[in-house]
Amino acid sequence: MVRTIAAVCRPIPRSYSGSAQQEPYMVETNKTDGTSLETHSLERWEIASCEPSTEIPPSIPVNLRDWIAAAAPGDTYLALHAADRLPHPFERENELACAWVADREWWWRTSFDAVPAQQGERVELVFDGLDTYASVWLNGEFLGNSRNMFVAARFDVGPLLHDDVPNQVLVCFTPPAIAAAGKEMATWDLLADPIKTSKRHFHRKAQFGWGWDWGPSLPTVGIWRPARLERHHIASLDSVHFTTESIGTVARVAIELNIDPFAVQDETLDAAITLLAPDGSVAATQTFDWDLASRSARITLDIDNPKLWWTHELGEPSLYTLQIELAHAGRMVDQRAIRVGIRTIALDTSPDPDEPGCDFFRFVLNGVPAFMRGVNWIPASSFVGAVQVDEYRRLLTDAAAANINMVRVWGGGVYETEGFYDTCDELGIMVWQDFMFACAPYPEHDTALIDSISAEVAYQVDRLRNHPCIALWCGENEGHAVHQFLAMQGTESGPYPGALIFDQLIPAILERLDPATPYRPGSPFGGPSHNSMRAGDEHNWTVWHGVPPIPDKLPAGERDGSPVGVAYTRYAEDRARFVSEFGIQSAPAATTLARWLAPEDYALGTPGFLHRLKDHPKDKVDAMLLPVTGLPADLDQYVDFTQLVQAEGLKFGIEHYRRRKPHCSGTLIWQFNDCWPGITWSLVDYDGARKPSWYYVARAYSPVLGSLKITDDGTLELWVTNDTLNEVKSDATLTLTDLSGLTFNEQMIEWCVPANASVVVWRSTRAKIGAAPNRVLAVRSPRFPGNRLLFGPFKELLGTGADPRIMIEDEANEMLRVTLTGTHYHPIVHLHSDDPAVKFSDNCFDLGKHETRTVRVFRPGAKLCVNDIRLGKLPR
Ligand code: BMA
Repeated sequence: MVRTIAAVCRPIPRSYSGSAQQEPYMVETNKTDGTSLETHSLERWEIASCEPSTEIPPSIPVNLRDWIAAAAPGDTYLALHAADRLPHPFERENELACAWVADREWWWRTSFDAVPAQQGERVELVFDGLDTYASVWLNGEFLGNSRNMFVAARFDVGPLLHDDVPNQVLVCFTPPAIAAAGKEMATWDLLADPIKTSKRHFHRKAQFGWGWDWGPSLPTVGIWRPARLERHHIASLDSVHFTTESIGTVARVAIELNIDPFAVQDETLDAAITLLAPDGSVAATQTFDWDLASRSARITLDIDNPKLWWTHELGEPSLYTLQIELAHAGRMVDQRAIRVGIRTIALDTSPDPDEPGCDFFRFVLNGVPAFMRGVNWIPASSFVGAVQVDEYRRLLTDAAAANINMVRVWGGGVYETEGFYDTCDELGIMVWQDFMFACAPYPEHDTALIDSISAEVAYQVDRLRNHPCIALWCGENEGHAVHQFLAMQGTESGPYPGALIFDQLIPAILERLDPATPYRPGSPFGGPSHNSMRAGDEHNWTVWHGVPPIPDKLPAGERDGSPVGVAYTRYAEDRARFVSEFGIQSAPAATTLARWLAPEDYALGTPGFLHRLKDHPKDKVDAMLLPVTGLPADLDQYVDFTQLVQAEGLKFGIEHYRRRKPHCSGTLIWQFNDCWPGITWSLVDYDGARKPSWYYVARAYSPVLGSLKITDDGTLELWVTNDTLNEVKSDATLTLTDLSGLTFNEQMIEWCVPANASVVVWRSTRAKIGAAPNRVLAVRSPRFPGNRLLFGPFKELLGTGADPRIMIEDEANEMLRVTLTGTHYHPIVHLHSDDPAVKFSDNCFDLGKHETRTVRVFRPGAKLCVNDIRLGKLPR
């Protein structure tokens, strides 16, 4: 019988409805892993809790009561909320009232019908992820423990199954605090999370769960990945590894297979391997007799005129389907169908001839150096088991629409589920994949932990390596760098505790399982110091956190949180090779805040408002606002001002870094998404509303960018940065106006930029064009998004402008067409909707006098009416 593995997810409630009703179950098909083995998904469970035992495994309590429904994969907090046992953890300050959940012992149970394993069969109870200290029983027999949420747990249960009565599965989750009792290791005080009490560095569990500077403390517990029964016949295909060996008019790909022939020996299997092209035609096929004296087999295939996998702006993200069929004595024993891409990936760290003493840090896709216009990704919910594939699709489609071509799965979260990587493959987004370690020393001498980490690394590399989106493996986030920073200040000494994991253990496993994909031990990492501008990648936290740029010589300076210390114009001092973190905090949409705050807390400084702000000190943003917008008078203005500064700051930084191409070859903004409705660095808030920064970033990340720069000596420059693989030629108009729209200078130029390059196409001076603080230099071109340069602080433009003329009409496909016409120079025209799902084809742009802009407005799945949108009031 052929069945597809099915995973069941409960939709995550994006907004609080106050209802205790169960959400409908949704069935998602795992597209990349169709096998012929029989599977029985274990989706419906019940859960109950008790005071924790200190034993692992505990004895099974006899008096557990009040079982409630839960789904696997799923989440305990949301199951409790659905059963009316818990307020919604994201609403108001309910996070605090949910703390008891992590201190309880949680029991999950389910039952299923099955027959015991027959001759030549193996039956396994499989959990793709147990979070975290789990003890498992079947029909009263203890099967074993799992201590790492990032590894699948498999139990051979064939002989234990009953065919006359339902089979009972019981899983107990022991609180992490009990599992880590007695474990001690010195750690750091530097970060916002409570590592000393959580001891998170001892747990192979999502590190952000105990709270981060953008997220609540809600450590998850339960069956967070699919659970199922698998019935195998004769042999099972253990692993498949697809690699591209070479590309050209003919591409050579290699396929390595590993098998476990558990019921046959010294025999032969009939193997058939077929590669289907993106259009479904057979690109190559090969059959062979697999002599099981060897458990592994390797073949190569030559593909004529291959359709390469590219990021979305460089070409098509073409996907092939690799089919593997294994038969024994005329009967199919296993089969697999996975989507793969033909592409090569490399990381060029060679010396940069034009910046002596510095090395490149640039990704080379299919032989082409590509600038990474990227973002950092955190889990899409604190409740990691409840994120559905639709949620990944919505967010990643939003990323691709903002011209983002790389996403870094940050090490304090989780290895994402298949739906995430499938979507990146389809959308042509490369993935920088951290291993799940962040901002901590790790106990590298704890041998049980090291064994668990080895198993985790091997499991995750095997699971993810065939995705063409995987561009880099990275050992950890900021551990090496923070240790070195503290050593410079004299509070740490010796090597970084954990370095053994990142410098030896992980590289050895990658060498065996995925030698073709680049690896970095950490981020930031490399160069004379780990946050050097000369080599490796850099995290720029001068802006926002006031962390001094780390000099190549010791010692590190003190944090400077003054307006000058943290100003976003300081990005201009950054000559890094690749900036893998930089960002500015802002509030979510006002409607998002209003949805989750108590009405009386919708004001600056209230407990509810401060609760949503996890970074310290809570007024850190003031230093960034003061010179740009001034301080806000109320919460609405706080939303507008923080969003404006984030948008302007990111634009400033990205433009600077992109002009430096190829010496700088990538920017990953901190952070793309949110795990809850907080005040954070995200571009898209938890409820799905795009912040103004999303629109700014979409323009600043346009593959062809026109940007204006003013040098220290007052020279004005127009740069065109071309990330495409073709020369681009066009014209541009530069107009200097004041806010009334009066024109002081206008020039038309023609420009031409070679493929994959960044050059100056026009120069002038402030004096020549008549620049002044209340004037704006705007540039328009058919080949890049409109742009502008201000000559004074933004606050001088606030409150001075008028609204443009606006006309809103119905259009085909349930869209609205908004036509805006300038009556003056209008900085930052902002269209609003109270519905976070409403999308604008463009937003938050400047509009010149007599300029007309048409914006399309749509909401997936609904028809909009004219009253659904309005013009925002900032900064007029
Ligand atoms: C970096 C990240 C995160 C953090 C962010 C903002 O340190 O790696 O740890 O949330 O900056 O502070």
